[in-house]
Amino acid sequence: MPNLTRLSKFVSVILRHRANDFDIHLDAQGFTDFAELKRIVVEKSTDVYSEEDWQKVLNGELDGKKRFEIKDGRIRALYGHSKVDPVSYPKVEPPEILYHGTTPQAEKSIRREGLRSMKRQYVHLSSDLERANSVGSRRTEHVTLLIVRAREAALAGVEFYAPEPEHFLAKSIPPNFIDFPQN
Ligand code: HQG
Repeated sequence: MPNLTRLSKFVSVILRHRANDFDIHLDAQGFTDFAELKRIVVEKSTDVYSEEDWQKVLNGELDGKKRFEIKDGRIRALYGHSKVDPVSYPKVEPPEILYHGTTPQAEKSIRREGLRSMKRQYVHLSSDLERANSVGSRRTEHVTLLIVRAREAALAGVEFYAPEPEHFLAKSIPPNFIDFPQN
């Protein structure tokens, strides 16, 4: 059985962080030729992936998270890019509230300086509490759930983007738009 998680991670690494190392050129929106990307993955992989395997990975069927977008024979990572090649998205109107799951340690500095994109290009937010919780639980057993008053932030000029319907991005969120747990 080919390891589809490995395929998904490999494609993520190339498209999010290391395109140059694989001689892949990303355009301003982060897209590259899909056939070319596939050729490189096949060349570097020990597993053999069927067309169906690729579709599963591209559609996010492994864990319900859609990470890639295909358009006119070109592919890009939907989100998660490091600083190398900036990706831009159309601005959207956010819902009233968005959520972010983090660690108790990070909470202290987020109270001071707000949410920052850290190693990525954007802060990641979720419209769904469950998903924010699972993002936080990648790092801690005791997830701190933050509530972002997104509509209010948008009115004050913070721009929001949505690479997929329940997943929102912003360059940063100042602390005055964040509700922290009472403790
Ligand atoms: C924290 C995965 C200190 C922030 C996930 C987070 C998501 C601060 C960490 C997606 C801070 C950054 C994104 C501040 C933010 N001081 N810590 N001022 N501001 N932080 O991984 O949101 O599987 O870049 O709370 O599922 O955890 O890769 O962001 O803990 O969807 O497709 O700094 O990545 O998707 O961590 O996760 P990350 P994230 P994939």
